[in-house]
Amino acid sequence: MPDGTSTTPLPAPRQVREESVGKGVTALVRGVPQTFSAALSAAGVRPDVAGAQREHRAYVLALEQLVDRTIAVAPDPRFPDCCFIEDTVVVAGGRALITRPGAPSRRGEVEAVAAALPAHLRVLHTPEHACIDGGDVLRVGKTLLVGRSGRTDAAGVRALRRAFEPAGFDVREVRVDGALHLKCGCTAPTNELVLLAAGFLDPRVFDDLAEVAIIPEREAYGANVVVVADKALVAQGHPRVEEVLNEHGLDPTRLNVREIAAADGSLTCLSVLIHGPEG
Ligand code: CIR
Repeated sequence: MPDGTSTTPLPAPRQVREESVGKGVTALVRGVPQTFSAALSAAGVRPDVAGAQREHRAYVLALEQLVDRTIAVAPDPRFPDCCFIEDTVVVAGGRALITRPGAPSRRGEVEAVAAALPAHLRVLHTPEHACIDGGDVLRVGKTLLVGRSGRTDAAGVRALRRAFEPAGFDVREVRVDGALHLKCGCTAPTNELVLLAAGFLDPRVFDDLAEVAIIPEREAYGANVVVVADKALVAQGHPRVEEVLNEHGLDPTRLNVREIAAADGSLTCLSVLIHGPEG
């Protein structure tokens, strides 16, 4: 309309997005600091900072298409690993457990994240003697699987239980050997489906929880996906993962995360998703 007060309905694609994708979902993200080349890396690799920043921007742009709201916490150069925000807080059932990361150099990351959380969340804290990283917590419906890894100890598991059992979650411990975190080798794109890298865990762990799609070892890194409603973010170069997602009605978008991976990061670790007031 000439006077700019058009009442023409929004174009179809946007309407579809609003109805089906990410309704009520908030994503927390944190940028890649200039000190990222000093991020922890099991292989001792020094990632390229500018490359990681480009990858992170593309990730945030893609995620913004899937969620209602994004909260960006400013990167802090004192903490080279701070973009891996997943490790600093576990959110479920309207509660947020501020973690105490297993790596001492990462402990200070939590403060700014705690300050940025949406006000409706009930915030709980991990005690000083415990260690837990959010990368070790995998949610499948009302179950939280928690990896006992090099970063999460028995006291950390207890902290998770204390935080989420009262909200009706079943917290189950799983042993993680030979990987940084539980979610390095498995994620749950939906409450009915788990992607599991071959040989990573005994698939029977998920017997009463979800269907398990075994991802061949050569695509193990791709088992870590971020999903909101029917849209998925997947690391590029994992055709079998994309195929499985398609078979389950999920629409994958590929992302290059080469430099992020050089610092042992994967897709889930770059965000925390908060699903509505009870999510
Ligand atoms: C670390 O070693 O803590 C970081 N360089 C990588 C953390 C990746 N986090 C995750 O997968 N949840």
